[in-house]
Amino acid sequence: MQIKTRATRPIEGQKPGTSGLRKTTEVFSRPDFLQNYVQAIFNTIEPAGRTYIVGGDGRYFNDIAIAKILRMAAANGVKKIIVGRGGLLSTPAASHLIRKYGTDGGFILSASHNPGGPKGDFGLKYNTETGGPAAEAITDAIHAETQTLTEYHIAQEDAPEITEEGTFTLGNMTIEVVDPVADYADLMETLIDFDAIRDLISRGFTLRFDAMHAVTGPYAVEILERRLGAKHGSVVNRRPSPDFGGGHPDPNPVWAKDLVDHMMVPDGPDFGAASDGDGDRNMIMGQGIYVTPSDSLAVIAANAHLAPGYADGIAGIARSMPTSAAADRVAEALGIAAHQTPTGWKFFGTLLDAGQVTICGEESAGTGSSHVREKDGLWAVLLWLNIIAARGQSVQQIMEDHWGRFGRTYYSRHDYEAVDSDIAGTIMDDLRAALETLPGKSFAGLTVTEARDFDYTDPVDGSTATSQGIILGFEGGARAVLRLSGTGTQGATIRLYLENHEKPTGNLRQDPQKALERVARAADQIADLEKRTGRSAPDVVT
Ligand code: VG1
Ligand code: CO
Repeated sequence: MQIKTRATRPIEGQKPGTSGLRKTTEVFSRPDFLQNYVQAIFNTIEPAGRTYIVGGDGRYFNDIAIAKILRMAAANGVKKIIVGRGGLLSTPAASHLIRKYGTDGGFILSASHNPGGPKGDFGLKYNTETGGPAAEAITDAIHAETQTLTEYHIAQEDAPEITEEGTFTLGNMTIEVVDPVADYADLMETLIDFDAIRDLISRGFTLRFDAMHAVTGPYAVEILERRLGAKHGSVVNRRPSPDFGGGHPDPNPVWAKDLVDHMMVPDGPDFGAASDGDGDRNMIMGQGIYVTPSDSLAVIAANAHLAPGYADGIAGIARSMPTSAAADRVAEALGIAAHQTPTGWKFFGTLLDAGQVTICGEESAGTGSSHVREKDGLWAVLLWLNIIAARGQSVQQIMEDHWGRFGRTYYSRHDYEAVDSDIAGTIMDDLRAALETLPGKSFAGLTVTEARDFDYTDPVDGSTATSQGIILGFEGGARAVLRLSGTGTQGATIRLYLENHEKPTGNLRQDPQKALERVARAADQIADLEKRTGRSAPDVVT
């Protein structure tokens, strides 16, 4: 094998703190951009003689990027790459393969819920041998490499076609092309009661799963239709397409409106769900009802024991700080620990590895468990189906029972997108500077009881993460959180997270935006969001 060594210049690396590189496709396709980032990873992880998993969500540039990664892996002395057929692997499936085959890590190609295509976004993330996103110490080292790198290595030869399963070679490196779905589907069968779900479906229970033209299509067809017997066509938008059919593969009521429209009619399916570009997020619906991700986490935690994989109970629950406290109330009732971590799945890794928690979740439609080290969209869907089958109740009844027992935590996220980065930075800086002056003051009729920045110390390895979001607590328990997104690629996105708890005896049937109106106004008055962003309303409300 001939190896080319190319001189190169440092690149603009990932935003500090994010677990990979996410940029526009245009930036990723610039000469040597991808190669430089891949070489920076290789320089950090010393890949010679090692084995890695490679796969992505099938978006535009997936195939080109994988061919380059294969050639660079061979040139950097990698022993073996296991890659999904056609270059496809959902993020949770990639995490599973890393763990199942005991590889040294993996490369996941995706910009997750961001749109794809030549005008969309692309991303690349390195996961370690645990199956989870690399911790900050590693991503920081990769970032430092991107700033000093002077050359990269790539095989002269073309990479083999990966459209068929089989074993191939590139120089001294072995490339094994595997079915992207089979191992993952088998794992699900060990955790979830497939017989109970099959029985439920055979008795006429109907479902609609919207794969949003993204990676979960083939997984959902195999699991929901072939293995569980859902009617052909229950999985819609099932073919992964390079630009996700021109859509935005983010499973929330705004971007998955088509699913909402199908579920909100009286004769709609009994159960509806959707997943994102790379298959790690989920949206759960029943006939006439949308379940917020924070509530879904709480219901999953309260009922996980109904599934075979969790029959012995769960060790603890972790949620990201902006996620609602609904899951904490379940943890309290179960007598287990409830952890709050910064936003991003990588913060759950140490707790999962240490066996301190079993179930984790984020308000951004991410739920998962100790079975892999990523959030897992289809897993959440299957666990919900398992719970429905075991309880013999509709989604609506399950939610009403849950709220009747724990109370209802009304929740919503308001996003101000593509805000000028300087303006967004100043809004946050000013707010931080004013934190001490806020307690005791009243806004929109609500008195501030707490105002602080969220700093985190990992209870397992002692690592720290500071300034992870501003928490504003109000009398009566309402809460607002403000933080800047780390995954957007245009300007800055300000996220305002709102919650308000209602006791089991309170009004459990309010419109969520109404129930949160006052806390939303209070937060806006404190941060002066609408005036300073020049928007009369948030761009996306979920
Ligand atoms: C968003 C979500 C966060 C999630 C992250 C990655 O981050 O808020 O909860 O972990 O996306 O999800 P941010 O920094 O934009 O708020 V995925 O499905 O894009 O891997
Ligand atoms: Co995702």
